[in-house]
Amino acid sequence: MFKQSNVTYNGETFKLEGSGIQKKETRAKDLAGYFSDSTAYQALDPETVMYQVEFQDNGLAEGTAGGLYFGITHLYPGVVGEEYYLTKGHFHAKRNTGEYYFGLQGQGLLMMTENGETILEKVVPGSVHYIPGNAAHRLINTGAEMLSVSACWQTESGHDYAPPEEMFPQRVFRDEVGKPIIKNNS
Ligand code: PAN
Ligand code: ZN
Repeated sequence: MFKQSNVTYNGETFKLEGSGIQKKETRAKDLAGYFSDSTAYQALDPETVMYQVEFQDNGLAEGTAGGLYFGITHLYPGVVGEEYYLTKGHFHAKRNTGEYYFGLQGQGLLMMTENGETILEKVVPGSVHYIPGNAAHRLINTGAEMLSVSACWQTESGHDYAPPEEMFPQRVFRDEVGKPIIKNNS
């Protein structure tokens, strides 16, 4: 017999719809220590939602071998001081488990760092990104609209939120003409 999936992707809203969707919000208060300009960070309303992740609840517990998760991150546009809004970023707790990202909406960057070397890939609607299994990775919204990016990762992977300065030696700022520039952490 034919069966309908309980989750659908809506290409107009860039969101998941249906039953069995889990959502996680990350607010300004969750990002202490992540932005270089601490004065500008303190000035944010701590309850400001910076990004949301929604993913299909497929019933698998994190840590289960062999499974996959599918989710979408929606990262708001903005700057803290001159540094663009970003996701925390992480290593996978189980190293050497890769991940795919796929750009849906907006303009941004995928920062990947491995052995101190940073790669920044431009994320645009339709861009496909492979994240190697040992790379720390995060999204940066360099555009004026929401950055929505889908992701597929292993249930086994888990997340290792190491201190940001240990994961990412570089940052991305808005320059005087509104273009992204890369700077080393001092
Ligand atoms: C993504 C991220 C998502 C939010 O689903 O978890 O973009 O970023 P942080 O987890 O760093 O806050 C992913 O990479 N999963 O493995
Ligand atoms: Zn990941």
